[in-house]
Amino acid sequence: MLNFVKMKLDTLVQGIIHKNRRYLSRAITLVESTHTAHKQMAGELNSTLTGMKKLSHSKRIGITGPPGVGKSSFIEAFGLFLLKQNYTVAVVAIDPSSKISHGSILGDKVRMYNLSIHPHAFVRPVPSGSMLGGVSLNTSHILTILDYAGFDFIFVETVGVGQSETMVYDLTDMFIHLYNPLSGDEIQGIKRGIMELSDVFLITKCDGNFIHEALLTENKLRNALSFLRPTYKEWTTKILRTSSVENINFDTLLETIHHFFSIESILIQSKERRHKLLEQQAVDGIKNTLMDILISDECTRKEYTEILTNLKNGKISDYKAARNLLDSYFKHSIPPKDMQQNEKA
Ligand SMILES: Nc1nc2c(ncn2[C@@H]2O[C@H](COP(=O)(O)OP(=O)(O)O)[C@@H](O)[C@H]2O)c(=O)[nH]1
Ligand SMILES: [Mg+2]
Repeated sequence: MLNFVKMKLDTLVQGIIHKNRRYLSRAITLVESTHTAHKQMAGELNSTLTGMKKLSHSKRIGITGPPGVGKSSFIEAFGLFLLKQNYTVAVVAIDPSSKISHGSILGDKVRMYNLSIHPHAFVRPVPSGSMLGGVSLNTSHILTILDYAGFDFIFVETVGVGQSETMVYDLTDMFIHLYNPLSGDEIQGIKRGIMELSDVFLITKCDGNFIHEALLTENKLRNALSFLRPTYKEWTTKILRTSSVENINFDTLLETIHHFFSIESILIQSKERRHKLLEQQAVDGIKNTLMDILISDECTRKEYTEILTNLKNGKISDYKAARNLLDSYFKHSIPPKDMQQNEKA
């Protein structure tokens, strides 16, 4: 077991605000831990950080697009480009292939190797796991840590499929959609929702053999976008051709990003989106904890199975099921120790 509990919260907070990679890693591992003591400390860390006055504002940018389009390659190349201009860069890569083993992350960091070893960068794979809700809460706390560490840019790489896109959209300020140069014919097929959420489209791999196709794809994409409703009235979706091998259009992209982040009303909307998600997470957190408390009692847990069966078979209503569960809990259990103490206090 990781020996975090002995570590002082202050030490951890100081490590975070000095962008110390060892402490950043520890803090994130703490957030991802399912151990009760770690969860409690992660909660304390989150409230300590959010209670502090923040001096900088990190630009949170979501990077989406299908697997293989070049998301990791782009983040590495653009990240190195930013580092050369004295910016600091953090990356959270939601990675279906990474696993947690004995508290350490086994991810394919190798693809962002040059970025991950740079002293002013921090790269962290987050296992996507099976519980999307858990990932979303963890990712949100990880981003808070990186915000308080004061990185200039925080990139979040999505897995490119499924619900994780909207979660990343809600947690970031700007959403960049990477597009394959050869997928001009598939434009009609891509999900309208995700297209509408994108603030910038980058056509990737515009080098070597793909230059001509990339141009055709760009025209088709531009045409498709003209039929879509823009996310913000203050922003027209931009399309840029790029290459992570030749750093094509990186200057223009950086200008575009700065322009986007200079529009105050857009940032207000992205904050509102984030707050809504955090509120939903808080509600879910309370619901889950309540359920955990109820079924922590063995007798109630047994009755719970029966209640579920009855509910599934339509014999009882949701309301009746909840009522029975509560009755069973109060009949069988005594309040958990920490609750009794709080009541006395
Ligand atoms: N020619 C070329 N190949 C690229 C470029 N970006 C990525 N690739 C290649 O595309 C493949 C998938 O890239 P990766 O970054 O792992 O995609 P991801 O799954 O979206 O993260 C790799 O083999 C990369 O080398 C690019 O700008 N130009
Ligand atoms: Mg990748």
